[in-house]
Amino acid sequence: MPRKEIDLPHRVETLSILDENGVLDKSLEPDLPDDLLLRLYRAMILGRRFDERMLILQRQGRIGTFAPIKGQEASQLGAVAALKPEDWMVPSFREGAAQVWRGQDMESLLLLFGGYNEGGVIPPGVNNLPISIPVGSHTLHAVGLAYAARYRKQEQVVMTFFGDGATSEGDFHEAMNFAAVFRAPVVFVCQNNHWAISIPRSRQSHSSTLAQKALAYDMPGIMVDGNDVLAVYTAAREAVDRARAGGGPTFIECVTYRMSVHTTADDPKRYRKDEEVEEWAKRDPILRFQKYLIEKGLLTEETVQSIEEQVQNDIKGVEARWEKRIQGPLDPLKMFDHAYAELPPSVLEQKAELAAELREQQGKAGS
Ligand SMILES: Cc1ncc(C[n+]2csc(CCOP(=O)(O)OP(=O)(O)O)c2C)c(N)n1
Ligand SMILES: [Mg+2]
Repeated sequence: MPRKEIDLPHRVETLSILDENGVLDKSLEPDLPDDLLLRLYRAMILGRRFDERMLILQRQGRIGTFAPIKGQEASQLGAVAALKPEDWMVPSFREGAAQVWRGQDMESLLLLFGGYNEGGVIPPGVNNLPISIPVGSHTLHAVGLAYAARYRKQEQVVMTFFGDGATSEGDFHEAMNFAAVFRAPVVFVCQNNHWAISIPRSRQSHSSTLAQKALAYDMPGIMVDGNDVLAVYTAAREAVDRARAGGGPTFIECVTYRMSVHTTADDPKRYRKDEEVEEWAKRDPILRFQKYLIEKGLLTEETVQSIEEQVQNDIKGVEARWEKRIQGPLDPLKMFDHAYAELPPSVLEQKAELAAELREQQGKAGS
């Protein structure tokens, strides 16, 4: 066998449509209906403002730790916008805006991060898995769901989100391998936000792109400007359509930036420079999309302002409902209700133990 190069079936592409200055590549502009473009814009604003509000609530001690999405609105919303409601979304822990887009209400996020089990309830008919704190492990659940959908001959696609850090986990590689071998209808969306807590992207992988990891598993890989909602949507649409048509999985690397803290328990000033954050602020996903929509005649300065006001009002309403809800009664036993379809005996035992303890406490309080 002579020495020669192997022809790989896929190449790694890059995609950018609306650049950081708001300059559009007309030849690549997706033909999206006006109402979808406006829904996406509103969802990006809502995601950003709700994130800001949650940060204040956390600093006031009214909710616990959470992971802000600031800067990553386009990379998550552009991706989920390509899904149908019956498809599945399998998030990590930084996809608040995508969860809301997919039908979870903001009140449930406040409940969850406030430590109430009621916040873990995913409304019936909403095909989202709960958030996953272990880095990368949920990519396996996503592939399992997709494999099951294919086995049952259902036309569902599964989209899973994870970070640059997760690509160093064994689980991620097992998920990619299984998905490719069994042509599971999965879209792997890596939000490369350049940091995994204090570990920079350069220390995470020696590969020049994360997208090229797709090649080893023989699936298409694409590196998109994750702050360009049009590019993210286009890549996600192609991947979702391919998966639905039986063409197997795709890996999408969304190149973006975590503008805020890793979680509210983190201080990024200890490991990254303000100048880096300032550079990325110029590539803000919202500013360029707003400029595009104004140039397209879909937004004016007045409608930009009225969307801001509507969003602030929505958030105030959610917060008021949440405040009322946490006055109670709330039930700690709810923690057993939403993890299993049927509780295993060991968990049933724990549930009974907690129920007995709560009865005892109530008895004491009543006496
Ligand atoms: C298996 C596992 N290891 C370590 C952690 C602690 N941890 C939480 S988030 C995180 C970094 C994740 O980085 P990345 O995948 O890039 O996602 P990002 O937080 O940037 O969205 C780490 C190490 C964890 N939750 N799970
Ligand atoms: Mg990261």
